[in-house]
Amino acid sequence: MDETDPRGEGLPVGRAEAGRQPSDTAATTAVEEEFEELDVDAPLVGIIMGSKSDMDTMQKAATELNDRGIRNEVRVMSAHRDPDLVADYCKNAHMRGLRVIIAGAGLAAALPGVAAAHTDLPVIGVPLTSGNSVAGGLDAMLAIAQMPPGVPVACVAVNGARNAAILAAKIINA
Ligand code: RP5
Repeated sequence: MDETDPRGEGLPVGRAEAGRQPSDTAATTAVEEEFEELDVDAPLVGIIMGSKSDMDTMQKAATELNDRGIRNEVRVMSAHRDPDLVADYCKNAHMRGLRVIIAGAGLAAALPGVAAAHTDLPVIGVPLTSGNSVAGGLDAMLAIAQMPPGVPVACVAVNGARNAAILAAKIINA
């Protein structure tokens, strides 16, 4: 009885999977090795904000995600003060395993829109009130909601960080 699989080039049956060529096996092994290198604890949601002064409000998004068991990371980066950092973070976000970006900013709140310009991930903007806000954050809300056609940003209520996290959870679980 022939104990070799002709498609396995002489390998004993059981060592070569039916229909799989040696080159396929090598490619699969390479992919498996790449997956092993991926951080299984990688965050799914990136929470970014324009200033440390936004932290108290934006922390509510992290708390909501933590309560739901959704891994997240929190970073401070300003679209105006740290433009290169924002671009790098958003360009690498998808590759790092992030699924959604939540971006909070006040005043001329460019951060959510700039984030969306640099990533194909969904971006949820959180307009924030700050010391010099016009109409309690209406300035930031308009800056976030009034994105040009082709570059959408979801916009939750002023200071609506918790809702942003709930929306992010729904996107991830959709
Ligand atoms: C925005 O300017 C920030 O998101 C913050 O809401 C506001 C004020 O920033 P700080 O002057 O407190 O750093 O870019």
